[in-house]
Amino acid sequence: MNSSKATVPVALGLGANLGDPAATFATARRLLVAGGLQQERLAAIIRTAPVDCVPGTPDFCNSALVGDWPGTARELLVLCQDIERQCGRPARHSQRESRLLDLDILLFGELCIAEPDLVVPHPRLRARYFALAPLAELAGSWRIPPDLISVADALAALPAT
Ligand code: PH2
Ligand code: MG
Ligand code: MG
Repeated sequence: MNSSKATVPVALGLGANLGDPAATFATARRLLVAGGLQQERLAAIIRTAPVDCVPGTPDFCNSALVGDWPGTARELLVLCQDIERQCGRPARHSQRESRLLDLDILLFGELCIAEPDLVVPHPRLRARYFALAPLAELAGSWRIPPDLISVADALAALPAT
């Protein structure tokens, strides 16, 4: 019997500016695989200046991870939030505070989702070098809905900083 389940290609963004980001990202990867993610690949870590954070916020480490997910987007969101907590992030947190781990769904196939707590593609993906650059290393030709611009083209279209 073939028990394999249909999967969806997914892209996640990883960020941290507290603790040991490389070790935390490795833990997150392991927990994602334990949670069902298949064929996962993690991009090189880049160091980036904080964007939209309070003055004095430490630099971030950012990366991206792609893989094949056998469930729904909401099941992936629940897993990501659970992993953030296991890696020490408080369950209630603001967008702008320093963190041990931020694990965001960037893309879920070519699906658009607009629910109060789950917006895919990530609403700021196209504007953020720290999300696009690691993702372009893994999946530059992935098309971002609804207009289906490629990740590589979205990265090239960013204004120079
Ligand atoms: N995440 C944020 C806000 N600002 N800046 C950088 N450089 N990297 C991040 O991951 C980041 C940020 C909120 O998720
Ligand atoms: Mg984020
Ligand atoms: Mg987040």
